[in-house]
Order: sequence, then C-alpha cells, then structure tokens
Amino acid sequence: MNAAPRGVRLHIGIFGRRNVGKSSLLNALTRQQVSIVSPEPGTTTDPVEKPMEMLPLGPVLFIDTAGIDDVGALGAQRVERTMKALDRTELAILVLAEEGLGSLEIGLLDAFEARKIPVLPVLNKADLAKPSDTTLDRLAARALKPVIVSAARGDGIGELHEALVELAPDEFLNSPTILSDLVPPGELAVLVVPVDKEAPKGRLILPQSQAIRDLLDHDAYALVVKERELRDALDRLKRKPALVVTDSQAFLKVAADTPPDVPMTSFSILFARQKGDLLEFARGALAIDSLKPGDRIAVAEACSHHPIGEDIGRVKIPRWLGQYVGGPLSVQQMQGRDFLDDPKEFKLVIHCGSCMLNRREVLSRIFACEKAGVPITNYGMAIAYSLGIFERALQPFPAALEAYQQAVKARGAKRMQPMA
Ligand SMILES: Nc1nc2c(ncn2[C@@H]2O[C@H](COP(=O)(O)OP(=O)(O)O)[C@@H](O)[C@H]2O)c(=O)[nH]1
Ligand code: SF4
Ligand SMILES: [Mg+2]
Repeated sequence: MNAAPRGVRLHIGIFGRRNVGKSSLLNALTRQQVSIVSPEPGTTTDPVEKPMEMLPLGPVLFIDTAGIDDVGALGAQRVERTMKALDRTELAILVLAEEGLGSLEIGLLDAFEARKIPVLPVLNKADLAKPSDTTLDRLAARALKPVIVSAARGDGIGELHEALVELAPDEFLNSPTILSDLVPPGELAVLVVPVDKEAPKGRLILPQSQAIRDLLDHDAYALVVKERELRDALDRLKRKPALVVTDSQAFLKVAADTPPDVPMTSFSILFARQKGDLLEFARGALAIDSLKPGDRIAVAEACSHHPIGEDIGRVKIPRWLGQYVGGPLSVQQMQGRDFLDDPKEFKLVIHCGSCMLNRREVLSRIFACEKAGVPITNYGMAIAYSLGIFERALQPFPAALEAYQQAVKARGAKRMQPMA
C-alpha cells in the first residue's frame, strides 16, 4: 500500500507555530498516532514524515514540521529544517489556533506564494474559542478560505479532507492509468465490445479506444472481441489473459463465458475508478439492497450526449433495479451540468460514467451526496449489482471489494452478492 515511489506521492506540509495542534491534526487525519502530541512547545523537532493512502488522491506524504516560532539556538535549527520542508511541499496546511494570524504566519504565506504552493488555512481548537474576526479578515484579504476544525474532538476533519482534495494539483487527481496497472507488460487483456444498433457507426467509443491505448503505452496486449466470440477467443489462447473487460450490457454472458480464475470487470467500473471514487461507489451500491418498490432514486447523466443514455439510464437500469428489489422504483432522470440541488430527497443516486467530466467535478458530486448522507454509485456498479455479479466485477480491485464487504458487515445487509 505504501509502495508508491516518493516522487509520485503528493507531499503535504503541515506548518504553523508550536502548539497550535499540527501533530494532533495529522493524527486526526490519519486516524492513528503518527506524531507525538504534547502540551510542551517544541515536541516535534525534525519534520516527521508519514506516507499514507488518502483516497481519492492516492499516495500522499504528510510532513509534520516543528513550530516556526521556535526559540534559542536549537530552535533556530528547527526553524531552518521547517523552512527546508517547504522545498518539497506541494500543498501546505497552515495551522492556526488561539494566537490567530500574525506576522509569523504572514511570512509563511508569503513564502508559499513565492513558491506557488497552494495553501489551506486550518483554524484549529474550535472547541476552545471561535476564530477572531481579524484572522478571518486577513485570510479573506488573501482570498484564502479556512477550514474550522477541532483536532482534539475530530470535528471538521471530513471538511479538511475535502478541502485538501479541492486544492490538490490536477496531476495528482487525474491519473492517466485506466487498466495498465492490472495488466503487466507482456500480458493480455481481452476487451469485449458489443457491436449492436446502439454502437456508433464505424468506430469504437472513447473509453474503449482509451483502454486500448493505455495497454499499448504500457507494453501490454489487447484482444478485442464481440461477446459472441469471447469463448472461442479464450479457447485459442495459450496463456490466460490478465483481465477480461466488458461493456456492462454484456456483463452476464461475459461472466458466464470467462473462467472463474480470470479476473473480469467492466469498462464502466474501470472508469468509475479513474474518474470517481471506486470505494465510495462500491459502498453506495450496497444501498440497492435496502431499496423498496416505490422508493425515489436519481439517475444522473452528466451530459446529453450519451449515445445509449436513453436506453441505459431510462430503461435498462430502472428495469434491472426494479427486478432486483421486486417492484418498480420511482426514478428521476437528470441531465447536464446541474447536479441535484437536494440529494436528500433520494434513497440513492446512480451516476453515468462521467466521460465528459473531469475527476474534480465527479468528486464534488460525490462529496455533495456524502454531505447529504445519500449513497452514490455509478452505472456499471449498479448494473453489476442488480445482475448479481458485483463481487466478481470488483475482484480486480481488492480495496474496493474490502470496503464493500466491510459495509455489508457493518450494516448487516440482507443479501450478499455471490462470488461466481
Ligand atoms: N482543546 C484542544 N486542544 C488541542 C486541539 N488540538 C491540539 N490540542 C492540544 O494542543 C497541544 C499541542 O498539540 P500538538 O499537536 O502537539 O501541537 P503542535 O506543536 O502544533 O504539533 C496538545 O496539548 C494538544 O492536546 C484541539 O482541537 N482542541
Ligand atoms: S458524460 Fe455521462 S452521459 Fe455524457 S456521454 Fe459520458 S457517460 Fe454518457
Ligand atoms: Mg508537533
């Protein structure tokens, strides 16, 4: 899990005076004791580095620094090391507490600005006092929006996480990998592409050609077949493929024709991972189990260009879900850039593959649902779930499978999806 090279981890530096709660904040974010917390000022001397997986950003490295207000000869050294940490910081957290924002912090903000490091001000110890107007005004003057937290109580940590994702540089959010991490160089992926009346004339659709390009870029092979020819194509292979990927429409047939020891998933699940948050979508799919006939759900399409949107979003998903829950659901369709004003009205939101959105936009929709306490999943996940092949389709993604299985345990779900 922490095997990513340091260079590709987003480096997040935590700065501020001594005792404002920098180490406590890191501990709250990572939910474990990483840094020593102490009422003695100057407990953190050398910067403490903590690598972790922070979804949806992937691998990050937190750098917990000593206070910038340290005193004495040793203190000066510590301040110097703290300032050196700036050179490897790609995103800065500036922690403020009772003392508010003074000249020390202004010096830091100038240093961040000079290096073009995005900064997130965090007003900690909210359990003790409200942030002062002076501090809020000074931040506003620099167009900085603070997050108010209490590291001690764990209040506001969700908002902090969300703000970090918002500020993270694009390259950390948009991974170019679609499936090449699942198919090693020299190995083969079989891509199942139905060619029916809904397929565009004379070409493949974007997710299919992007998947092929990703394999070629990583020295892997692609074999592209229609669902009817899959079994024969598999029979001809001397070595098993590393992965079979299908269009969700052919899920059932492909699941039946692919040997159980060959990992299988769908294009839409691959793109749910690339464009959204696979873990959140996996947990969201579980909500399908608690749906009852007549419940309101939203089916959201990010644009009006979906070539097969009519059919999938309007007909097939409602039908398959209705069959799964034992009666028709009340389905509200939405299209375009305006996302739900109030997701709370719904028991579940099912989102399209989002090929026209960037990951930031998809994540902001996921956050909106999270805030409203409404589960969200996507087309591919909902289809796999309602067809009873969810766990199989998630097998190539152990973290998502585990998140789902834990959610099942936690909620004591009525049904568990079969593995085959
Ligand atoms: N009341 C309160 N105390 C806090 C909070 N966060 C940290 N502290 C306390 O502030 C002191 C300094 O915390 P620490 O994390 O070591 O600060 P650092 O020097 O900035 O790393 C410790 O006694 C913490 O328990 C908070 O949100 N509320
Ligand atoms: S953004 Fe959504 S609705 Fe539009 S083409 Fe892509 S998957 Fe279909
Ligand atoms: Mg500390």
